[in-house]
Amino acid sequence: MDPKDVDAADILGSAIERREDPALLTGNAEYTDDIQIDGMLHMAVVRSQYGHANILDVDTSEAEAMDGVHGVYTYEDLTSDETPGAGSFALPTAWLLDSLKQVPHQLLATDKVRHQGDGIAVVVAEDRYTARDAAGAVDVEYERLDAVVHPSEAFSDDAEQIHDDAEGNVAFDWEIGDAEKTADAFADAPHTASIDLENQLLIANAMEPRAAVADYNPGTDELDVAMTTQNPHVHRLLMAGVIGHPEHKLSVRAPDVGGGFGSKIHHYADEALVAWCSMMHEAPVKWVATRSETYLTDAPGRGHETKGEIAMDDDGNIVGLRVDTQANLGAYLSTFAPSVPTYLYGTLLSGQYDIPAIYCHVKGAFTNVPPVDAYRGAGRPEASFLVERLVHLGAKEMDMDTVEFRKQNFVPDDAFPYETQVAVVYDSGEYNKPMDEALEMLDYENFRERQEQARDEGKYLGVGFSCYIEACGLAPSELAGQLGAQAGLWESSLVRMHPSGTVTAYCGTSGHGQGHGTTYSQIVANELGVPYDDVEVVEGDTDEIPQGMGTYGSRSAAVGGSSLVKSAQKVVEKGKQIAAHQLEADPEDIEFENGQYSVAGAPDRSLSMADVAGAAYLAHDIPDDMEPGLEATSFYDPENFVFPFGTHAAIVEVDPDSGEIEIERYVAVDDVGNQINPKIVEGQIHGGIAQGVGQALYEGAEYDENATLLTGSMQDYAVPKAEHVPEMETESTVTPSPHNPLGVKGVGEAGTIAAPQAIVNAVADALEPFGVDHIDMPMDAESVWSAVQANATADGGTESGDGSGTDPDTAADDGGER
Ligand code: MCN
Repeated sequence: MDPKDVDAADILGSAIERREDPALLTGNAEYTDDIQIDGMLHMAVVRSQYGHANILDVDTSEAEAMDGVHGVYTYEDLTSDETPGAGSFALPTAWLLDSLKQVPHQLLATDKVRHQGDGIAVVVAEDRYTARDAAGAVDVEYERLDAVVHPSEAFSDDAEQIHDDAEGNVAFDWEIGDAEKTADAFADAPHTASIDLENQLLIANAMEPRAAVADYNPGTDELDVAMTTQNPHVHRLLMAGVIGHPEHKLSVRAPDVGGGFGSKIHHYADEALVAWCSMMHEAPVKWVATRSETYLTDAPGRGHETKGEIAMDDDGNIVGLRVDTQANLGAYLSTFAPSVPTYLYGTLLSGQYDIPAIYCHVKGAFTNVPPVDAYRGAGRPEASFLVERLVHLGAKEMDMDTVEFRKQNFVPDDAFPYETQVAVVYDSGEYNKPMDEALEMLDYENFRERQEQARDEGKYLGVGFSCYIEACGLAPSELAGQLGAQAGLWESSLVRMHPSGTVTAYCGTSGHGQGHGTTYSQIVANELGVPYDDVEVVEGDTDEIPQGMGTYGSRSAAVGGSSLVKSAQKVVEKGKQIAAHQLEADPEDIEFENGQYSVAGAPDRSLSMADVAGAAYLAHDIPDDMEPGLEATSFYDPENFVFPFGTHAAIVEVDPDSGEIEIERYVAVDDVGNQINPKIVEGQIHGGIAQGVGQALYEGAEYDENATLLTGSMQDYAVPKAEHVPEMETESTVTPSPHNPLGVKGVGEAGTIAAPQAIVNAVADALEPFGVDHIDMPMDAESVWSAVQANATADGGTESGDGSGTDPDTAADDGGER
């Protein structure tokens, strides 16, 4: 929809097209690698070939002697008194836990490398090709050590110690919920079901690799860094400490960023090294990760090994849920890593259900994969996956229809705000609504019949449900602080009216594909009653925006958007004083609607927002004690998280002979509260589902026993292509959040959180005749086929062998021979 076709009063909530797309689609966007500065040098990083090794020697002489090379640096050079900066030259962890072992994470490794791709040295050269060639010429002598990839290996008695300070490779030991109460619930429960699962490591695969251009001005001591970041202010603060440059003389800017999905939140070594090299050479320096470096060094996400159990009474009520997880933290602690498998995971284990006893224990492991951190959903997909798999199995154990079991255990509508057993209070919810809508869309009533008929014909259909909940709009700050965050999670904004009546809105979030320019303009236009096209949005630049916390955790609408509302309301309020003064009325008698100030009862005595803005800057006739100008800044700190929810459901057909899975239908009904822009909401859901389908069926970071990445390219790491993504049928329900002025909940991660278990549950449903309860993701053809065969063999049966394919009924009769 063209915004010009929308009445000003309806702009909030309209499905207008994204204003950022023309530039992005016509090549007029500016990405970090597009930046060209005269005299710019290029950096390349010498990276460890091995997953775990002692460094015996680093010989940089050949690289240094190459034409076009300006310098080769190791950690010793960074920390030398002769070179610039007096920082920590180590990466900080911004989320702490009581039991956390904080291990050093130097910008460049000295005596030991702990993952493949660990940086050892940097080269600065005239062009990027010379820089990379020279990096290849740095000779590193290694002594290889045994490596560990999975947490369970890391915790085994004979595992190689990765950090001296972290005994047994334990990064932390954490729990939430009531262990005793939950144990009692299980002891008394007549029915239980359990699952052992792995939630695989995923690599974000943003279209634009990480990149940075740093430009140091020795005259002013100012250092400008343009980089692929989701949170420039946070990066500025952290980088100031890392390289030892004052925060006020460091600016961080996010040009257009080609996706992040969490991977560009964290502070990596590379960006700090670019900044340091620019100071060292007093010249602009650029670094752009190759796609291979992206695979080797972008923080992967997930990486859980979990045992989960669910307990029911005789009536099918869930009475307990118990979880034991070993979480992969990788080689070092990434910026927000400790929060992901703990507070973003354990606190979501009640799902949409009223569960009276929950206990969750998580042990974090150092391993030899790259540092693990947030990837779209971060902790919440792992929780939702587990809960929804257990609920599927719980229903089966009770011999109940999975929908009936879910509905019976949903938190009832009148229980909100609902306090779970895992320390969070859900803001609002009506969980039956999306479920009912999904059932109707699926024609669920008739599906079971169709499934039966299909089975008779040797076709295996299954339906899977995912009734997900997530927490987003991460804040409030005080609570986040109590949980270990080393930063506030408020958001700030500035709304500035210009004298002509147009508006610039600055926000401390930093969109990188979410369409903030569009939705924030809708919010501000609505509050100020000015035309949508008269609002410009500025994000992602520490020089322009007062302060900010950035974009992650689907927080921008709920927290950034609310901050804009607050700033705009302050502007309206000041405008009211000016209007009252000029209209010679009491401010109490001034009404504001659709951008017009008018005197109550005398609508012809009115001034537009533009008139008032002009008057504010002309300042010839404003109240005596008032400063000229019309702008306002706010710091908004919400009172609670927001909790979006919904039901996703998939119908699949599984071929037990080939292991192929075909998604026949994918239905998504999401409730993200009020929607600022339904078109953008739908786009976010679509993108999220694509990534969730990727996790369910295709993606996974695989390492060999030496922690060497086996899936280090687009050829090997199976990001779904368009043909792999099912057609999505989307609907929504609207349950506003009472916790912010817009009534919004987040949407940026919903699809990714919801999708995997919808598909895995559907496959398990399809393969129920074969006794297959669970297949770990990604469910490729081989793993599906193997699961069918393993069960057939375990039951004493297997393929019929007559070319008619695998048959669950005859499987038991043919002696199990293959
Ligand atoms: N919105 C809305 N109505 C709502 C909620 C949101 O219209 N009720 C709009 C917002 O105004 C915003 C968009 O939807 O334009 C997403 O808002 P929100 O849910 O607040 O999420 P954020 O903007 O904070 O984005 C972060 C989120 C996360 S955590 C990941 S990961 C992710 C995602 O967004 N990464 C993305 N979506 C992505 N989309 C793209 N294209 N690229 C990424 O890297």
